[in-house]
Amino acid sequence: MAGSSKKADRIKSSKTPLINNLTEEQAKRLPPGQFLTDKFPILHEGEVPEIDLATWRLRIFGAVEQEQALSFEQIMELPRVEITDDIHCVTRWSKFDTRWEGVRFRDLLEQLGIHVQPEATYVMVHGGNDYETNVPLADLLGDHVLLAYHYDGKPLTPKHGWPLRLVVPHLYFWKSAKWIEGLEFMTADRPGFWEQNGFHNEADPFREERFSGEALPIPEDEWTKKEYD
Ligand SMILES: Nc1nc2c(c(=O)[nH]1)N[C@H]1C(S)=C(S)[C@@H](COP(=O)(O)O)O[C@H]1N2
Ligand SMILES: [Mo]
Repeated sequence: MAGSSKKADRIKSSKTPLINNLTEEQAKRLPPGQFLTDKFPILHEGEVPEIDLATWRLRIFGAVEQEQALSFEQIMELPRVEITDDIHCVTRWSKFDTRWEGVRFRDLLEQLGIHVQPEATYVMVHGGNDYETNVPLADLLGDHVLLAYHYDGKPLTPKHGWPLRLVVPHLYFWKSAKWIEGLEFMTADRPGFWEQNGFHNEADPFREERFSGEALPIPEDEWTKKEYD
């Protein structure tokens, strides 16, 4: 389409921190319709929530045998893993080799003896500001899905989700909720915030699952006008 290729030209020629001359290897790693940056854009709805670590809890509730509310200390005591993965935002930026540390979602369940009811198929991940996003339980059980507290060797900054965020690198990054405070196990799917507002339910970047219906009017260089570090 002429319209979208013009937009693509604009984003390629804009003074933004995009990496333009991709190597063959980089081009292969980049999902369709994405642009590579080595900056780290900051994107969210509403304000960065103010969180007091002393009272902060991660609630585990819904279709589990016993509901729990974990303190940050309890989470830090769980085995720590490090992942290095590419991340992809629906607004078309991708960033390669992002390094995160935290607790594997799967390990959290195992280590704490959280018995998920066999009927549970989806998890609603609750972030700050009533942000929520739905993810199939099966997607959360992979090796690279973390409840992350460090990015690039340092505690998360408030804007990137301190104290704890989800990282699901194989799905568009809106599924990686920041400031998580609840994991709600569900026996049926229910759309989260963006999923109710026109984003695709599944969000696989390699299948370009951006929108559920018509393409939303998100300018392709939207994120470049926002903050990044
Ligand atoms: N709580 C919360 N988490 C969120 C969002 C949000 O609005 N609120 N935005 C999502 C989107 S669309 C993206 S691209 C990533 C951005 O994470 P970053 O700001 O660390 O790059 O956070 C995701 N997690
Ligand atoms: Mo995003």
